[in-house]
Amino acid sequence: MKLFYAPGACSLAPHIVLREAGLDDVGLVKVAFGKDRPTEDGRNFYDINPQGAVPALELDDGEVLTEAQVLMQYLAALNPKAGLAITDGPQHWRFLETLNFIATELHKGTSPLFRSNPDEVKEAAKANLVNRYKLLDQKLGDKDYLLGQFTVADAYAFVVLSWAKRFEVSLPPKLDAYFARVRARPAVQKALQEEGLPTS
Ligand SMILES: N[C@@H](CCC(=O)N[C@@H](CS)C(=O)NCC(=O)O)C(=O)O
Repeated sequence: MKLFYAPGACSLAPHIVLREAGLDDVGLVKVAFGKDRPTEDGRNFYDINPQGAVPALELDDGEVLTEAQVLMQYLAALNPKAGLAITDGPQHWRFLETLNFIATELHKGTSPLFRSNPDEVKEAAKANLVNRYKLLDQKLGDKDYLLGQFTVADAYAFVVLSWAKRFEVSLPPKLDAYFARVRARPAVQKALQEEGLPTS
């Protein structure tokens, strides 16, 4: 199995999940982002994911899974003992709700900041994110992790929070402490190092 990634992109979240779940035999393949998208293993990434977006998970039978929140749940299911997904009970729905919130409000809400948009578009995106991060802060409450225990939702939230910091989106103080808590996890430190990213 291979995970296609770009350093610091949303693919960092499934990369963290690999390390949290001890799935160390999954290969990591870097994708170079430009007009063309060559992969480190000498392929054209568009042949793997026609959308050209990371993450993509190539399974051993050649099937390719995309969509970060889905492939993270796939990886979590490979090692259920690691407890990285909540698969039943009322919290299952809260878990799915949280993942979808991160994907659609935070992940996609940050996209305009990565593109060469007019300043007013970027400012509107930031104002929206300030509100959405307040909502994430409320979801966290006084817990250490979004669902109580560490799950793939925290890996995903960590990555979008790293972008909020990069683009200087103002964050509630508890989210700063939460970000530092997730970053300190050995699996997160390992994934950051493997992508050549700062660990502190
Ligand atoms: N819907 C996809 C979106 C993934 C996505 O936005 N990936 C970004 C990096 S964070 C990307 O590869 N962007 C390059 C592009 O779309 O050309 C998912 O949820 O996984």
